[in-house]
Amino acid sequence: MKIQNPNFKIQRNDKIPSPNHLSFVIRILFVICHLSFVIFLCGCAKTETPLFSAGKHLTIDINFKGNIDTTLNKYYIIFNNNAAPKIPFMPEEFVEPGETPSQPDVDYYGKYYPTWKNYIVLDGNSFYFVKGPFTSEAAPTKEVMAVWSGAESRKIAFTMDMAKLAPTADRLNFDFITVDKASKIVKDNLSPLNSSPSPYYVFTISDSIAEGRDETTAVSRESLDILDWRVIIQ
Ligand SMILES: [Ca+2]
Repeated sequence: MKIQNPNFKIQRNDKIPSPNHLSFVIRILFVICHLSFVIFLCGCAKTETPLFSAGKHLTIDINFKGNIDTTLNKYYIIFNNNAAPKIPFMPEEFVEPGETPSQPDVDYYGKYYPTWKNYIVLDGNSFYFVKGPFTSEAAPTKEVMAVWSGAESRKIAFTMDMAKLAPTADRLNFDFITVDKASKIVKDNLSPLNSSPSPYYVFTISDSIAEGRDETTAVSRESLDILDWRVIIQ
């Protein structure tokens, strides 16, 4: 920067700079420092100020045909910002980041996980929140978000803080997935015909609602069969 400035170069070449020259150099340096600081502040402001205002809470209700069974099944909610999360369907196994698939040829970290911003899984007696981005270098941390009561219920329902999801777009895409634990195969989700990425999203501003019914897929076990769902941002 200094060398590219022709005036500054000339002064640097003076063997004995006069006090006036020194004063000029100091002033130039001060202006450069000041401008750099302002540019730095602008850069910070850009990354910290979202272009949209997300609501504070996310509420999810999912109704199933049969009672939830967290011994035989796992239940997933996968989020992404403004793009559909991609899901591995049969014959590919549904495995989480950090798990070892029995089909090593499937490129989960290249094909699927880059489209998952973060996800929630109900397994055993807990809801876990798992934060991306997901890389093959390290298994992600699974944080216990809530305890599953285990009482007979056909509904998954909870409210969570939007800040936890850290949305970076005005649309929050999601998919709900049920997986048979033994086979690790997806049995139901929101995508039409279990073949394409979920087109479902909710706007992240307050008072947004997305809801739908999922009655087209025939699922062998009723506890795996999603019937209808609703997502509310408040
Ligand atoms: Ca269904």
